[in-house]
Amino acid sequence: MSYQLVKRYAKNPILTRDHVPYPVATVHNAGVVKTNDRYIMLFRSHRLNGRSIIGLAESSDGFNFKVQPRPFIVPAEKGLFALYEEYGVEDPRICFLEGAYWITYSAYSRHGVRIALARTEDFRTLERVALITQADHRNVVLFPEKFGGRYARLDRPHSEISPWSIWLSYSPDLVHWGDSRVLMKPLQYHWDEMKIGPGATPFKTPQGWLHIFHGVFPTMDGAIYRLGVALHALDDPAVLRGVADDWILQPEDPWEVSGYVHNVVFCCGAVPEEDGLVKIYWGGADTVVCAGTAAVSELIDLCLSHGRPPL
Ligand code: M1P
Repeated sequence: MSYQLVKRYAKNPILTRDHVPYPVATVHNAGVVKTNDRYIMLFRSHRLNGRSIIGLAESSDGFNFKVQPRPFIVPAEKGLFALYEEYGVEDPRICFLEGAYWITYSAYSRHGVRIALARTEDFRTLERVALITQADHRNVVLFPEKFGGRYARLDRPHSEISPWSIWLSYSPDLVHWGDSRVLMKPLQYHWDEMKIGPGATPFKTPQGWLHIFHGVFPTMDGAIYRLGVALHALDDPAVLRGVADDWILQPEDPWEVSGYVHNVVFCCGAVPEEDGLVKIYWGGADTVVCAGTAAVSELIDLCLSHGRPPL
């Protein structure tokens, strides 16, 4: 057997549409947090009309999840959010910050895709806070701490003239964002040459903030989505201490290779544990949710000793 830095959970996929008590075609791209020894997962599902909603599942071990009877986020029906969520809500990320859980998700409409910010303290009620990007942005992850008094996020604007890249932006209040700068770009003739995007909420280690992202390579048989890892300086997310040259996960299991979109592993959540491992969650082929673990020290090592230029 070949060496795998991310060890897949033996009973993958951990969540399929068969676990969901309402009609959906897929379950995938899940943000996950651990709170009071419970794991809360927010996952994306395609409804049978092709538009997406966000469901909630809970677990005591991080692998066996039970889905709530009703979806947690469906497109808003009135007000400003309704205008921008008409086509669906997708790819949630969860960040615990200042006593609340902040959820960033893609809001799709005839006007493009933007990022919405919502807040909850109990995962029972949800407050929509603001739309925090213009069109077209996807894949926004918040840092769980402030830097120099400002909140920080990784984001991914779309561009006609440059491969889609990972940017950093700052905010005084989580609502108004700016001072943006590009941090990481796809590398030509590399596994991520087509585009990259933020993945899981970055988590803190003694060596820096670890961020698991996705990168895409175009082939004659379609695009391949893989996962990579980068390490940001603890006191300054604009400083990249290392970006691993190699991917850490690629589609290999049958449910990653084939499904709603073939050859996709796509990460929106990772939970660091006290034993030095991190649980990583990814969507397989935009159809199921999978999980695995990696040693945090090995991910850091890969960034620091086997890196590639970020830009
Ligand atoms: O189908 C693969 C992925 O495609 C998009 O990813 P990106 O934002 O990198 O373009 C998203 O639609 C994502 O949900 C999906 O998993």
